[in-house]
Amino acid sequence: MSDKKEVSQRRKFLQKSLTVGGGIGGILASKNALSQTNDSNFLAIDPWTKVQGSTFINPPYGLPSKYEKNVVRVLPSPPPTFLTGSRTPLQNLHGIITPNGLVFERHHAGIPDINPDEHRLVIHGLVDRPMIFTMEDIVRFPSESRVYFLECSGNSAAELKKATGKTAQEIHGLLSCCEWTGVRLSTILQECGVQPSAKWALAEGADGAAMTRSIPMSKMMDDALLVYAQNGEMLRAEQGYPLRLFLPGYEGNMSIKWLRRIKLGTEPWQTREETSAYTDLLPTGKAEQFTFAMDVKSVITQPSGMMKLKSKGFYEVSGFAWSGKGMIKRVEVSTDGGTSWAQAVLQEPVMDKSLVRFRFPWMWDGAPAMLMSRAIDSSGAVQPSMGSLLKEKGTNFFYHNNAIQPWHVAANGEITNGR
Ligand SMILES: Nc1nc2c(c(=O)[nH]1)N[C@H]1C(S)=C(S)[C@@H](COP(=O)(O)O)O[C@H]1N2
Ligand SMILES: [Mo]
Repeated sequence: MSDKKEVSQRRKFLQKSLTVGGGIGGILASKNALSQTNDSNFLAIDPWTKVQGSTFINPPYGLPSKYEKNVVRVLPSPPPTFLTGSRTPLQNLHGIITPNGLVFERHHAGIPDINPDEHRLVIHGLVDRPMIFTMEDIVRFPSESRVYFLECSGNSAAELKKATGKTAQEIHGLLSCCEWTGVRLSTILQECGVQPSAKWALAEGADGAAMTRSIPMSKMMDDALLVYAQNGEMLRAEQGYPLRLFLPGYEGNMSIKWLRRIKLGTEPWQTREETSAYTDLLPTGKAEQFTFAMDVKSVITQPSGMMKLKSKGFYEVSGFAWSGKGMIKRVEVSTDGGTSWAQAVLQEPVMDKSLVRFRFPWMWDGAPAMLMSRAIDSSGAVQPSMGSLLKEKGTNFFYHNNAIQPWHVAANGEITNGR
């Protein structure tokens, strides 16, 4: 379909859905126009308009409005005995950027306290000049800023067996999107002189877990970043301060935080994290290993689980789409549980390996409904239903659940997990 035709079809759809509520004022049809209200006081000056406002309210590093105090990260439920991470409140986000204080955390042995003056990055193995870099050395290299999503490969895993989560945050909140700033890893590797026989790199964290993963050199020389800043400020401690590896589109666990060492070699190291974990047992009895890139996926965040539609009428259905394997090409939305699909609008900019915001106008008629979104990427991959995913991968896999998330809307407006 040509772009023009698509736009005109979308417009027609929007016009049609907006007129269901009745012409002008269709979006908030149940609301009284100002002229019809009996409140003679509607333009009275409020007390806060009559006094001098405060300058910043402590502390000097600004905080969200006190009325937004419920927009916070949550722990997995039930809470684990040892704190392993927290989840992003996807349903409260706008646009595509996750504010730093809401970025999910996942750590295997807690957050180390690292003084950047004492931190070192060692590069050794198959290089001509093994080197030790301080943070001062690293920030002297040419830098880049890029927007990327980061998803834990175990995101949404509990849902594979049965519906467990209630909200978008609980089910899919091991997901974030930031502007990451750092140095291209290839720049620093070239400084050390990569030997032609180097095919794999080992990245190691300085935390108690000493998280280690093997990464193909092709990725390390392509778009891998040595990151020291996120969303305009230095990394948060929980995101790997003062230095992390960032592998765009790849499983979150491979973006090693608190990065202290990169070793180049000829083969993968078969570390604990790539043998006992981050592998998937398939129906054939074989285990799938090194499944690096995250699959095409989307989720409706507004409205979503535990929200309540107060009255019938217009709603903007909106959410995130992303893929580690290509650009997001299209997102389709169904309001009837997958019987029919219509195309959503993608908010510009649509960036490679970033979250993409989609929007879809919906006129709710007050009857039970099932909201779903399905993303399609430039590799041609289509986000699967849970049924077809389980059929393909069996019931013994754990990582890379990219199934469609259904949200059930009851006649009273209550929204629940439709898994
Ligand atoms: N050193 C180290 N790096 C790590 C981890 C860790 O425990 N230690 N956790 C990994 C996992 S499983 C994920 S999903 C991401 C999470 O990144 P975030 O906490 O910045 O969201 O970091 C990865 N890098
Ligand atoms: Mo993870």
